Amino acid sequence: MPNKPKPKSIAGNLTAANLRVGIVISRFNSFITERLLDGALDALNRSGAADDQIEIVRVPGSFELPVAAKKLAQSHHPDAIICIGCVLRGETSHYEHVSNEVARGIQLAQMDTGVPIAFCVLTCDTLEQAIDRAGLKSGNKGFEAGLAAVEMGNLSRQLRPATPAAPPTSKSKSPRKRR
Ligand code: INI
Repeated sequence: MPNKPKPKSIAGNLTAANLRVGIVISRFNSFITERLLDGALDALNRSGAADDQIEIVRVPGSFELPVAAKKLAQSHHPDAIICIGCVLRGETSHYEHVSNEVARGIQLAQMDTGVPIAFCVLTCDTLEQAIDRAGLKSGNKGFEAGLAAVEMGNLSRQLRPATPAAPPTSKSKSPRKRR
């Protein structure tokens, strides 16, 4: 039977040995976010990233994550970024504004810069739900985000557009003939 041609499949691997990863973390609800950070670092280290390949930027709250991630992407050009935050529902609608804007802002930041940003912002009704997702009953979402960042960082390298040919410099142009 003739061999059927298979479609070419492209995917990022889970090796972080050559990647540079930025982490932007919110200090608000730091009891939770620091545990998510531990999970993300565990995933990066176990994928082969050394500490000097990782840069951590701290911001006051989740609302500030998108702008810091965008500036980090534009200035330091990491292969991938992880945004870590925790938004807990309170008595007012503040929660809705922060959680909606942080998700939208992070999506905009990755679309504007082309640097993949793993979304590790918990949006929970209760502290207990957040604790469950920061290393207790439901695993550690930081670890999952760390793996997503490694995979997307590697995928991005494979999907990088070819660099256009450099324009000729004045030196490389042939000298004008004198009339
Ligand atoms: N920031 C959070 O990261 N989580 C929250 O639950 C939260 N709540 O509920 O208020 C929160 N607010 C602060 C916000 O992110 C900004 O830092 C603040 O509004 C200043 O811009």
